[in-house]
Amino acid sequence: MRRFEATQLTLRLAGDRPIVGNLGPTSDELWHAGHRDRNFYTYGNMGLCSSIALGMALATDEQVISLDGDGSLLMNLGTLASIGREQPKNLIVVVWDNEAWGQTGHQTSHTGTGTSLEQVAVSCGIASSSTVTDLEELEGALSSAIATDGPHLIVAKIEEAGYLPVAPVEPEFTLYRFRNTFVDPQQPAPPH
Ligand SMILES: Cc1ncc(C[n+]2csc(CCOP(=O)(O)OP(=O)(O)O)c2C)c(N)n1
Ligand SMILES: [Mg+2]
Repeated sequence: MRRFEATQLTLRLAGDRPIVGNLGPTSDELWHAGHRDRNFYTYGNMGLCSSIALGMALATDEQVISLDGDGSLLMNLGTLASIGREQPKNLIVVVWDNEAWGQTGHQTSHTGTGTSLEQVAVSCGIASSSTVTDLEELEGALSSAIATDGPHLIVAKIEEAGYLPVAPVEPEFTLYRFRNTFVDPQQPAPPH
């Protein structure tokens, strides 16, 4: 399955739910698939996508979707332990697993040599963990995750077919736009 098609599918199923994108092509493809105020594009901060999504999930009742990467999650496995400990019902982590640190030269990651992020997640207490290999399976796993209490983790095995142009996003604007979608119009605007 191609990550871009998988991202388009995720956006279609996500409705208005906030989506946090891993750095690099994951966030670029999220922008190209459908830029919206509730896309939180991360930039440079490898390993923190699902940690940021966990923080958001704990701060709101809304369902939050994290689009992480295998290499980034491997660099911060502690986030899986924290998700397992906190048990946020409203967090869905999708890992785009190309078995590589793709954007820095496609070096093979641990998932290409035997590490199962699904099993790591289960042993951290994320009981609803699965691995999918095509769009149909992803649609089933994501629809079910959206319809039930989490936390959920879906490892989606993906292929890449070149990179789309880098998305024209600025971290400060991303934060401003994203945060404003949570502002209650009846309340005074928060200080910047
Ligand atoms: C702390 C830190 N170390 C290294 C990097 C360089 N770096 C940026 S992205 C990346 C690989 C990310 O791999 P993955 O999450 O699997 O995403 P993919 O590139 O495969 O889409 C690396 C090593 C970084 N940005 N920050
Ligand atoms: Mg990768």
